Amino acid sequence: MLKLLACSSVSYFAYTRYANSEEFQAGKRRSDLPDYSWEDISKHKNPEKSVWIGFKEGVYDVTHFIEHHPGGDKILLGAGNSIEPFWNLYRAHHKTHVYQMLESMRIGNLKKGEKIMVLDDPYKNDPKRNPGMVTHGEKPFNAETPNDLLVKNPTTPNELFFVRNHLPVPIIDPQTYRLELVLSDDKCLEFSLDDLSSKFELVTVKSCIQCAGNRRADMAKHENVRGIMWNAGAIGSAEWKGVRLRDIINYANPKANYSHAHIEAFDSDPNGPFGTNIPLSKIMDINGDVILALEMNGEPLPLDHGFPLRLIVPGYVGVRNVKWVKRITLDDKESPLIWHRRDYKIFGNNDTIDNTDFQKRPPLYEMNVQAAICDPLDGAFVESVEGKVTFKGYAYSGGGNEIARVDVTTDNGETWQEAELTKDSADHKRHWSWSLWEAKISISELHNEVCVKATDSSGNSQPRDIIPILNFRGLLNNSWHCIKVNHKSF
Ligand SMILES: Nc1nc2c(c(=O)[nH]1)N[C@H]1C(S)=C(S)[C@@H](COP(=O)(O)O)O[C@H]1N2
Ligand SMILES: [Mo]
Repeated sequence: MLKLLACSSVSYFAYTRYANSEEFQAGKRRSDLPDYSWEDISKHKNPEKSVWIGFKEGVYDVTHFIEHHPGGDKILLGAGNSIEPFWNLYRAHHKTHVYQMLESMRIGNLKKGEKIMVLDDPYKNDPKRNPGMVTHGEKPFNAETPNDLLVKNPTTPNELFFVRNHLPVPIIDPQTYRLELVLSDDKCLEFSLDDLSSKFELVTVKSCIQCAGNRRADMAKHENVRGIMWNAGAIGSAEWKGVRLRDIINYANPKANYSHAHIEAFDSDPNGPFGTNIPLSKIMDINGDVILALEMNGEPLPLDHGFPLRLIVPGYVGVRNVKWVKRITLDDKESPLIWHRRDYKIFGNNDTIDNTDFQKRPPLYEMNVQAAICDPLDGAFVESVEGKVTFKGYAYSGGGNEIARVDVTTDNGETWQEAELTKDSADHKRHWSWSLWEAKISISELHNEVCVKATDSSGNSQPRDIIPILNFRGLLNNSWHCIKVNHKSF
């Protein structure tokens, strides 16, 4: 049953000692350098003065590195201590040049007899994945749907749905799981999964999730952008079944006037839990359709997609759809969580990682209008039927906008052919899913690029060029999606 209780303080990640299977050259004892104890190292954790870290048997002075590498402040998590528990979470660091860079900052050895951390693999509980996914990284796991498979189904099969994880998948026992709803500093409500499904109306919402970095790979052709090199498959559509967050908040009957909901998840790093912020107006909107999902396409949520409970915020960018939800806190201010403050913002061409005050950039909530050609794939050999080749893809817009039309060009925008669209019967501004489209194009027109653009019901369309929308994070690429194909007749 529902309980009123004192809220536990925010439970930041208490990390355990990991055992690492990989062997590295870095961190080996060097006879030419002095010895230091952990106590010595711990005296150097002030970025203004000096920061030392330990890695295996090596001791490093990283002060200079932090000053000159914005974002290098992450290394501060290990300041005056071992870097390994943190480092091991971000497997992207496990590259030879990173170890070389680390060794260039070497100042000593860990004194003999001092405890060396034995590292366990924090990803050891991650689930098995479909080998057919196009994998961009294993730890954390990031993979997209093979683009041509996206258009085979109006809803994306669970095992092929793209996965965007920032951290290891948290394993949560559904029996003991409790959702926490915090209304003020000292009160919160707890809900078991049974409470949720028995107390509140179960509803189904068909909604796309699209990562803000979808189609980043195209931006990377023009600028050194940071992030996972997604093609057009960091998007999927699913039927989510769960309970309205609005109903739960109404049940809790908050007395104060709140304007934001802070969402915290179970996956965490030494910075704190993964999480985000959702304006309360979106959650309380009768047409907002924000739910806490228990099921995805008729099955319990898969581990990679947030088991046992995930927030679905239709029309909003992927990151707001928080998986493995732990706690929701109502507040009058935006969430202070670092994950919310430092990323998924709206950036412009003039922003760089060095000069941008991330805190000042507005968070990205609703998505822009998008379309991609999925089948055939770029560079594919195509067959023609009666002199025509069929092109298929998706089109999607954020904020509940309907896709009004999709057009395809084979002459760089001089002339356009309108594609056929699938439509849904959703109400105005509640078109949370995509439209799949299809266009048959004569082979004689296929010598150049084929490009697609969509227009939504607010009249928003996609820019032709990528250059004016480039940003260093490679977010929100919705320039025309273009491919080239081959045919035996050319
Ligand atoms: N707890 C948690 N929620 C999360 C993430 C995460 O790493 N942890 N990634 C976010 C991002 S950036 C995206 S794009 C979507 C991806 O959802 P999916 O992996 O189910 O496709 O989940 C969002 N929710
Ligand atoms: Mo994302």
